[in-house]
Formats: sequence, structure tokens, C-alpha cells
Amino acid sequence: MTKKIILDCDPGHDDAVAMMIAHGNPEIDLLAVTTVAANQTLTKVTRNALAVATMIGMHDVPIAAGCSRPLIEEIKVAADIHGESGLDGVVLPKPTVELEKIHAVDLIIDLIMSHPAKTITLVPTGALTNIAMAARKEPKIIDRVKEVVLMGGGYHEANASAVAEFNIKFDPEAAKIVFNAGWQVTMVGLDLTHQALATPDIVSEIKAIHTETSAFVVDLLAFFRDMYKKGQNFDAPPVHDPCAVAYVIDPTVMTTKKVPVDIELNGTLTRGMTVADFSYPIPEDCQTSVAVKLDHAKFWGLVEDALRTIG
Ligand SMILES: [Ca+2]
Repeated sequence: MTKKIILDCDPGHDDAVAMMIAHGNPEIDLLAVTTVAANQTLTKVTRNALAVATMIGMHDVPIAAGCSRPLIEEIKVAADIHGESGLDGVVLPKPTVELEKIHAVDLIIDLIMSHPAKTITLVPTGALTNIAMAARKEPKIIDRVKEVVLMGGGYHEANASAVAEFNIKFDPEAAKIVFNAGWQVTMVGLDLTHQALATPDIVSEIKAIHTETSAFVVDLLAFFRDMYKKGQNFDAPPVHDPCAVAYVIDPTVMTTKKVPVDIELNGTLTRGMTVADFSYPIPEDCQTSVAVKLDHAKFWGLVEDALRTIG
């Protein structure tokens, strides 16, 4: 049985790889790709999504643009990591895939309401603005979604302040809504994704696949490596977003721990922090889990298999 997902993203180097693994894995039924401002402006990330879809021959998946700014915060993009285009360092094809006319929030709601309950997993890999808006506009979706598996946050690791991760810090109010909505949330945060390093060995394996898309991924990872070296002193870049898709494909790709998580909104130093309470005992009604340990070989195996399938 395939797993139906909606990928809500902001391409973005690692978002591009998330699109590839979602499209290339036969167990995933990708119902839609929706875009949200975060890594770059909505216009840029949407164009990137269309270009990546064109690149990988993903012509049958609707792509819709969503929110162009956070609920409360001003927009502060991540050009230091993803460049001015949001996907610098690669040559993108001119998009031939067309953008849907519907707003992403409405597409998300329509898909969830028109499918059987508990069959769709939401996979947000950008700011949580679209997902929060969808939950507010049509609260009936909350009981109908199977699970939310998001890339964002971190219980110990951070990258946008001493304690906050970029996607959550970009729109903390949206994150507050999503984490407290009442659906199951699995937080694939930096503690996990900092293990998903594109090491030289991995890059060699991807290069050896020897397709147009694998060459594109090699270029994309080279740019990402340089930015992560310069900006955060990583020797190999962490490829965050496909980890969330990989978990939906095969939950054994990582270990998770059920633990309450909430979002700090008021702290003068800690706004946007994902506060995970590991104290014993974990409440019976806990709806949130955090990703802990990655099976590195299994994860990259899924990415490489998807690239081979895309061809
Ligand atoms: Ca992203």
C-alpha cells in the first residue's frame, strides 16, 4: 500500500532532494507539492519547485504556492545557506510544469477532505505557515490527517539562534499552532538531520549513478557543502529535508522518542525554541515525537534508489 503525502516546502537545496526522494520512491504517492516562503521569497521557492519538477519529469503532481510571509514575523530568508535564488550553484531548467491556480492552503484542505480519513501524511520541510493556516481555516482536517512529519526544530541542536532552528524561528506562531493542533507530530529536527551528512563517499556514490539528475544533485551538494563550511563550519553538509520523507517511507530509518514538545514564543533569548520535556513519566496523551538516531546507510540508500528510479 502506498503512503499518501503532501510535501510542503521551500526549495531550497535539501527540499529539492526531498522532492526527488518523494517522487522516486515507489511507496510514496505524492499528492501535491506546496510552497511557502522561508529559505527564499515565495516567488523564488515556487519557481525552484517548478524547475526541480521539470528536471525530474514530475509532470503529474500538482504544485501550488502558499503563504508569502510568516503570520507575525517579518520575512527573513536564508540567502546565507541557499543563495540569492534559493537554489544557487546549479543550472535549473526553464520550468515546463505549470503552477496550479489554487492557493496551497486550499489545496491542502481540499486533498485532506476529499480523501479517506487518516490516509494523508503532511510533510512540511519549510516554515509551518501553510499548515497552520490550513488547520485554522478548516479545523476538520486535524482529525483526518494521519500524521504530521516535519523537518524543523531540535531538542539540543540549533542553527538560527543559540536554541532555535530556522524553520521554526521563521514563523514561531505557526509552529505553535501546528505542534498544539491535536494531530500526531513527529519532529525530524536538527538532532537527527545533523547526522544526514553528505560525506565525500556519499557524493561519490551519487556521482556514480551517472544520470542528469544525479549530476544535478552532485552540483547542489557541492554548493551546499561550501555554504555550510563557510556559515556553520560543517565539513560535509547536513541534508535535512529528505529525512522527513525517508521516515514516512521506512520508519526504521531512524529511532524516535515520544516526548512533549512546545514552542517558546516569549523568551527574549529563546523565541522559536522547540522545548522538549524529557522528564519521566511521559504523559499518556503525548502527541509529539522527536527523531533521535539516523541509520545513515539506509537513509542514503533510499536517496540513491530514488535517483536511480528517476533515471
Ligand atoms: Ca526546507
